Amino acid sequence: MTTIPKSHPRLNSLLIREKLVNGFDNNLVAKEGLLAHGRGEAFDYLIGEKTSKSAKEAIKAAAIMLKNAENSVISVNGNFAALCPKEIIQLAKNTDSKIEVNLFYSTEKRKKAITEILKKSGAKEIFGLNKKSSIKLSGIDSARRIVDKNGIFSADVVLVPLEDGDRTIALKKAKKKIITFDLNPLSRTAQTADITIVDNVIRAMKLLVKESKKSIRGNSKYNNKKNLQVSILEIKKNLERQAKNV
Ligand code: PTJ
Repeated sequence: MTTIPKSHPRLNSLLIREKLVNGFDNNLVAKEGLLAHGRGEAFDYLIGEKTSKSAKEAIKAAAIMLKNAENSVISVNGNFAALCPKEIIQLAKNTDSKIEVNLFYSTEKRKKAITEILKKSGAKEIFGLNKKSSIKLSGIDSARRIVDKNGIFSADVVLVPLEDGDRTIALKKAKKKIITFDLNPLSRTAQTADITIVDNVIRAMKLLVKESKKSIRGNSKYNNKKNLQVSILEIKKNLERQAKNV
């Protein structure tokens, strides 16, 4: 492990990167997960490495959607498990959601490591591990098509962080409501989901856990298309501010 000087101007970002690298060394994160994180870092830089107003709006709407769901599921991949295992369990408790491990680059070794860290963080029941209850979602080629009959397959709301576009589209076709975290507001997932939280999952999950502790009922007037437009304008403003300081 490298020592990061505490005075480094981008300390938080380097600490997050270190979590990912540790996750890779401990078999949680796929090689491709490191690349995905690199892309995320670039977008995080553009949004100013802090939670924007539009992301806060999306977080509030996500808490309402999860609290009002009949059968919500939190889908866990390698990056998500490496970055916020404790928050996954807290959010599941606060919103009465199930937890399902569902991987794009699926291997038994990674599934086992992810299951272990979730259990160590307090998970009691984890879906997506029992082959007998697995079923295929149509419209996806990757391993992500294999889902749990009692988990994602029968869910009305699915939280899919750092997701690939194909599965988001397939889940939408299967009439699920989708919440995602994606630092890239232009990705297919960001554009297809019902609620897109354009923020680093490590910051946004903490806020979503806090928000989900409140007792929230009813519909929110949230509009994802409008909120995505705001998040793109926030990036533009941030860049203009930075350009003035060059
Ligand atoms: O663990 P697996 O096998 O299921 O694989 C997971 C990855 C992430 C490798 C897989 O889902 C993948 O390839 O995803 P993509 O298509 O690269 O999409 C990931 C998206 O998440 C990109 O738009 C990134 O900008 C974004 N992203 C990366 N890191 C973060 C992030 N968004 C929020 N918080 C982050 N920390």
